[in-house]
Amino acid sequence: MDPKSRVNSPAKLGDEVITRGAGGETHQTTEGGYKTLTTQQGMPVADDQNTLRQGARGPALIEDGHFREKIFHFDHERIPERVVHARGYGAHGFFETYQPLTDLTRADIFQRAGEKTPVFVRFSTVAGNKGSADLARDVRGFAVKFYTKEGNWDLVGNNIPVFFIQDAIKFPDLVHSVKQEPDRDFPQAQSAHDNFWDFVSLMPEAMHMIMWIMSDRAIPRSFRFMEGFGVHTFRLVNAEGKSTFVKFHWKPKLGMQSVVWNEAVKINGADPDFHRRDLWNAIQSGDYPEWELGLQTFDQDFADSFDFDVLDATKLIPEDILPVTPVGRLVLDRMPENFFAETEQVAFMTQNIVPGIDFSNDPLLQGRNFSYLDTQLKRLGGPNFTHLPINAPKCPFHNFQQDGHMAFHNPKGRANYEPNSWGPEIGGPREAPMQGFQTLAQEPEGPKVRLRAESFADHYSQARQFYRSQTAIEQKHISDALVFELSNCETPAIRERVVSHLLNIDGDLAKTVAAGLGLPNLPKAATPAAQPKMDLPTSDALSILKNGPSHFKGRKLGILITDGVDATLLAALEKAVEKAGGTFERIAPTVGGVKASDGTQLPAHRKIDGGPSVLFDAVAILASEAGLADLLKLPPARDFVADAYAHYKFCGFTAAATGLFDKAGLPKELDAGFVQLAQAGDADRFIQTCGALRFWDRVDGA
Ligand code: HDE
Repeated sequence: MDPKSRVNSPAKLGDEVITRGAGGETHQTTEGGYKTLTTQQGMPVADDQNTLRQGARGPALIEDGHFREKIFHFDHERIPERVVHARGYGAHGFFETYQPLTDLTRADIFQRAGEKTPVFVRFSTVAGNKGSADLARDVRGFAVKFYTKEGNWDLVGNNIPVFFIQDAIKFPDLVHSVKQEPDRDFPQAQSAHDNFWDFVSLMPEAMHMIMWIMSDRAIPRSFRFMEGFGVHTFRLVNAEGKSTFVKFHWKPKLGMQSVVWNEAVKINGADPDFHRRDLWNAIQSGDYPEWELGLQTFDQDFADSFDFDVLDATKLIPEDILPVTPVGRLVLDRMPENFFAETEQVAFMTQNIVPGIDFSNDPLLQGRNFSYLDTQLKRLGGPNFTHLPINAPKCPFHNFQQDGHMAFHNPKGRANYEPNSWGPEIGGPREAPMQGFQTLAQEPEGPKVRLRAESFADHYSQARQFYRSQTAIEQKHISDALVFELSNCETPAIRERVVSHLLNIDGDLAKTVAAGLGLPNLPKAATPAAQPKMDLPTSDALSILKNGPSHFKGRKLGILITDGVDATLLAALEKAVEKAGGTFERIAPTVGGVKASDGTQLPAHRKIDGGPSVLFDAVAILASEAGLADLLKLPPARDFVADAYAHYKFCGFTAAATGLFDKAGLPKELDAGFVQLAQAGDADRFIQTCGALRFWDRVDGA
């Protein structure tokens, strides 16, 4: 070999030589224990460091097939990102049926108690591009693909039970308005701009969803702590052909939890991957997140007597009127092995239903059924995306569809049409009238029209019900969010138009927002399309805080330590967190860690600059007298406690830590959210206190 070609030799780590295989994996070779690097054609590669050139300093040669193949493949690595829900994160798991639901549905997945069905779930934000930050104020997608024994059933839902619009024809307008403005291509992953508020203020049907999206639902602490909803009314159909309406709900076993807005803004800077890292860590450590699937089922009589049209996706059915019955659990227990192959290429489609499940005439759902196939063709490049392992059913499938780009499943033999007379061995599959999917027979309702039903016209009553069902703290978050978002709108008329709708929702809310915006006068209330029903009873299920958990399970404690940290106390605290089912990270002035009181060197998970308190649910500051001086010198240490205080977090602390509190400007009189950790015995009590997740009493004083 020409010695010059080895000038840039393969990376050496100690004595190891790392080579990469055609699939990207490291391979063994006969010499050195690694596989031989090859081209896609299998040709062994001798030099992957230098292109073939005419002379060491000369031009590259076109005969360099290896280089050409490598760079060509790289140039084609990207596929179009999803037009909405571009940023997502998925995991595998299973769904376990509690009891047979044969009365309600013939869907195979609901026929046997204890049946486990494999699933793939993808969570997402909606507006931001693929590389946007996780804590955008946004709806979260909650899409579940059930690989049932009678085909794939996709329940493509969100973490909010209602939607902005009633008719799918407005979807492109809605999405255009919220995405980056087309002339400037910003703002990214934000609704806080003129185009969005201009559009929604001209679409009063969005007002209920606006209340949800301005609430803390839009800034979840983690995917693990949020609900999911099928949103639309669907149908279950039993073996006798009897249909029952249904709404699908996912309830997180760990309870609901959100961050506060100021925290969200800072998390986006400190860890834009906060949600995906959280899911990754939980699953990799064996702490598998779980949700219960719940059903609200009802018949036509209920639908006829309900205050709103059950086909209107801007409305929900309160749980107080129609309770949610748990029917199974979803457990996520495995991360994809390859993000692109699985999470990026997974193709959810609302039209993927199975025998025993059917659609309602919800115009939004009907429109979605048109959209998802197109989008997959665009993204995945051909009709054979269903052959990709993540999209293929796990039950047998047979049909006469053939050929096309990248066909993996190619029918064998002579018959590629039916009917044929070749007999079952070579003649291929046949329909199964009894077992196969039967659309529920429904009479058409009337003439062909472009008309919105009158029963869809009340846009304010449920918005008001949602707002009034919140605790005072949550209501304040909604008004703060509205003020923040509208303050980012440059056009005063848009701000006023939104307030004119708020006046139809809640007068106090409208006044608070108007004051927050500095509006000189309250505008006139918007003219409603129909007289709102207005005072619906409040519903506790709509509030996060009224349903908060009282445990620290699944949560994370940030422990700020210094040299001289009390080793016994630290060990007790870490044990208490683990006993409660939580996790912890040690944060220190350097990632190398600190020397503890007993002389041991304790490594840190994060250096203080990279471990702000916004990344944790609660914090403990275990400064020693000797180590305090180190912390006082560090502005991020001051931010650590100031933010924890401002975000209503519980803080455990040692006596020495109060020196840092003074420097960070915390009040002299510490409130009950601060728990002194004088000895190891205090650790359990502190972690129990942290189960309340936030010390909301601090709100007024903060
Ligand atoms: Fe979607 N939506 N959507 N959507 N949607 C897409 O399909 C669409 C709607 C939802 O993780 C797209 O594969 C229309 C409601 C989720 O891969 C696209 C309308 C709900 C995901 C599309 C809606 C959703 C999508 C873009 C109005 C909650 C991500 C990429 C009628 C019930 C799935 C893609 C994943 C994705 C169309 C409204 C949920 C363009 C036309 C309502 C969770 O097909």
